Amino acid sequence: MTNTQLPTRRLPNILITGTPGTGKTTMSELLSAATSLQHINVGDLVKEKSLHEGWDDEFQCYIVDEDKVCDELEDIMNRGGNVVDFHTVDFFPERWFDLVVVLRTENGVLFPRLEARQYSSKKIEENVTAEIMQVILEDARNSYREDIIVELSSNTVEDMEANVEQVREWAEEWVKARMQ
Ligand code: DAT
Repeated sequence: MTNTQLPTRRLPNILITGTPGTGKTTMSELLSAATSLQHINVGDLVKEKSLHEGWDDEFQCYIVDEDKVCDELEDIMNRGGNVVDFHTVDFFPERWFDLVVVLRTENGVLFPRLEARQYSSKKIEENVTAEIMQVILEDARNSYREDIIVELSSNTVEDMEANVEQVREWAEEWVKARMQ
C-alpha cells in the first residue's frame, strides 16, 4: 500500500468492499472504533434515506439510485475521514478514495455465513459464484488505480484483526505524510 496521492483532505477516505458476507461491515466498524474515521454503511443509508427506486423481487435487494447516493455523500467525502462500506464500487467518483480494500473469502467459509443470514439458496449461489469469479475485485480494478487497491483475506477472526491493524497503520502513515 503506497501513499502516492495527497489530496486536500486531512483524513483519508477508505472504501471497504467485497461480496456480501466477506466482512465489510464488521471490518468497517472495528476500523472506525480503532481510528477517528467515520463508518458509512451505504446499504443502511440507502434504506434510511430512500436512495433507491424500489425493491427488486428477483434479486431480493433495493434498486440503488446511484446519483442520489453520490449527491448524499459528496460533501461528506470531500471533508475526508470516512470508511465507506458497500458491495458495489463502480459508481462512486474515483477521486473520493485514497484506499480501496477488497475483502476475499473462500467459498466454503462464505457459504455458511450467507446461510446464517437466511438468504435464499438462489441468492447464496449468486453471491458465492460472484466471489469465485472475483467480480468485485475486477470491478474495483476497472474503477480505481491499481496502487490504491488492496486485496485482503477475510476467512478467520485472525485475518479480520490483522486486516484492521494493517489498514489502521496505513491511515496513520497517510496522515503523517500529509502533515510533512
Ligand atoms: P458484509 O458486511 O461483507 O456483508 P459482515 O461484516 O456482515 O459482512 O459479516 C458477515 C458475517 O460473517 C458476520 O456474522 C461476521 C462474520 N465474519 C465476517 N468476516 C469474518 C472473518 N474474517 N472471520 C470470522 N467471521 C467473520
